[in-house]
Amino acid sequence: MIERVVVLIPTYNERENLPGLIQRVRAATPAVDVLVLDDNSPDGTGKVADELAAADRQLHVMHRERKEGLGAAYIAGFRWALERGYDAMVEMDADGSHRPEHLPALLVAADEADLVIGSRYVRGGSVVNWPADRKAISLLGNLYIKALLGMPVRDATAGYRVYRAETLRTIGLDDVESTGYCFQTDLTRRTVRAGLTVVEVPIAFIEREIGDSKMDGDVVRESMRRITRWGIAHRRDQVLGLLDREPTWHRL
Ligand SMILES: Nc1nc2c(ncn2[C@@H]2O[C@H](COP(=O)(O)OP(=O)(O)OP(=O)(O)O)[C@@H](O)[C@H]2O)c(=O)[nH]1
Ligand SMILES: [Mg+2]
Repeated sequence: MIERVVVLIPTYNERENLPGLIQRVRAATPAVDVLVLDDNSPDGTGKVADELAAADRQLHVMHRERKEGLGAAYIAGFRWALERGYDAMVEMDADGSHRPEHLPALLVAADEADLVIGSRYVRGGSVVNWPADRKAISLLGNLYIKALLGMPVRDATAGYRVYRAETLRTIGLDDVESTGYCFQTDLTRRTVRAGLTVVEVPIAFIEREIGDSKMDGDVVRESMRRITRWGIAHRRDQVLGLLDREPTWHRL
């Protein structure tokens, strides 16, 4: 049973987005705590978060020294939450793409799943305000992941998620190296490989209106490199598994 939930929000230069977002999270899910993971944003997001936290006992802020990527911030947040006994950890972007109003439905789904993904690519899901090239990168990325890793997940790169604490303990966080986008794929892969249940719940993903995207060439290159490596290893293991099996013609 999920009782204690914390929403983890990584921030890098999200000063203008953060207050409205936190207000919406608190309104949509009043019982849920929030932890902002700020990588010393030059625009002072960390200070804005501190000011909000001073007036809200359910809001916490972790100040990290420097920009180390989304994955590293989330790992630090997961550890923080595991140490404090939360039952489930939510991943949510600070830019408003992940609407807090979807959170109650994601949490209901988490009662029956080890990982819940707020999915753009299941029936009822959508992407709002993405230019064609951004859409293409995301769809091709998911197609590439499907071809190489063969996971039964349509939106493996999605960043709006609920992990049960037990899931994170089972998959382990110590050897996660991915920092950028592919962090999401990495944890999806680990969850599927551990034989745990992944459920996708449709969401409307709304592109940010304020602030700049942090996605860049490095992030895309890291994803391609790592996914290709995982894919080759996965397909090699499958072939080795096939060879291990007793050939059917022996029984003829
Ligand atoms: N703490 C921390 N947060 C980050 C870092 N990089 C990105 N973020 C945050 O992660 C969330 C997602 O980043 P975005 O810039 O929106 O990138 P994205 O959503 O993957 O890409 P777009 O679809 O182009 O918006 C936002 O809340 C960012 O502020 C980082 O290095 N450290
Ligand atoms: Mg974004």
